[in-house]
Amino acid sequence: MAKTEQRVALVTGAAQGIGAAIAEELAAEGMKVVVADINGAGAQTVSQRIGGVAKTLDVSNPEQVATVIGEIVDELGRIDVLVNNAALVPLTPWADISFEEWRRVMSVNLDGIYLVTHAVTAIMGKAGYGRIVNIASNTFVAGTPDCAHYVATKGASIGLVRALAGELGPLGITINAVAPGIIASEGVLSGAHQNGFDYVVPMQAIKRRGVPSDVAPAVAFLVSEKAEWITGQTLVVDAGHTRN
Ligand code: NAD
Ligand code: 4PL
Repeated sequence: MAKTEQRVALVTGAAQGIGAAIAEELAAEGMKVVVADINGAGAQTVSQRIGGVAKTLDVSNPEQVATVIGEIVDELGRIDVLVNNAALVPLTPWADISFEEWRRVMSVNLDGIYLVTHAVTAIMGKAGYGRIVNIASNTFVAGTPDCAHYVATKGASIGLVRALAGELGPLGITINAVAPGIIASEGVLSGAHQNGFDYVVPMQAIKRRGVPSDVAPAVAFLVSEKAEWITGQTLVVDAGHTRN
């Protein structure tokens, strides 16, 4: 990578919550950040605040992914960093998970990673450089109940990191996962997930509610030049709730 040029980062699901905090952190480090979200108006608001570029993108839609990645390359010429953050964060007991809901969670949380990563690694591979982070979850460590489909996709995203590290390393690309614990994002605060704080905060080593800006610095490190020797790994960022 030519170090004089501005690095370009694509963050999916960046209209709010953890994705927005990551977008803001990477912009503060001098990157041009593409704020991509199915909520195009929300993406616009965040991108205006951080001097980025907004894209309306449903990561589970193959045509949209192809179009938007093509636009980014046309407009910005490169993609150095990809953060796979977009996900549905459901709270549904196993008995109530319909096959339709199961498929939708697989489609956004897992197919979405395939579609965006497959398109972006083709570009990074030609450039001989790339940094990818999947936002997983410590639910894969804790086995958190009432979101089995979600936990399964987060485990899959960690499996993908382990498998792809070996294939992408020779192309100059690192890929890692960041696994947050419960975080007070707009999504979590808008539903029954918020009740989880009462149970989880006492188990944390640091006893306060996590916020999106608690997660962003770990992502910024893993996509930095300094993390060249780290790939295929999962970094748990959960105030010590789980320890592995
Ligand atoms: P959130 O619900 O607040 O925000 C998610 C964003 O993703 C929204 O802006 C939404 O519009 C977008 N999105 C949803 N479907 C999309 C699609 N098909 N295409 C593109 N964008 C889409 O969520 P959050 O809590 O900030 O979570 C962000 C990431 O962090 C997710 O991967 C989640 O699994 C992970 N995570 C969250 C927590 C937590 O407690 N909040 C904990 C661990 C991991
Ligand atoms: C511990 O990833 O890791 C609730 C909601 N509680 O999405 C998560 C914990 C949630 C989590 C998560």
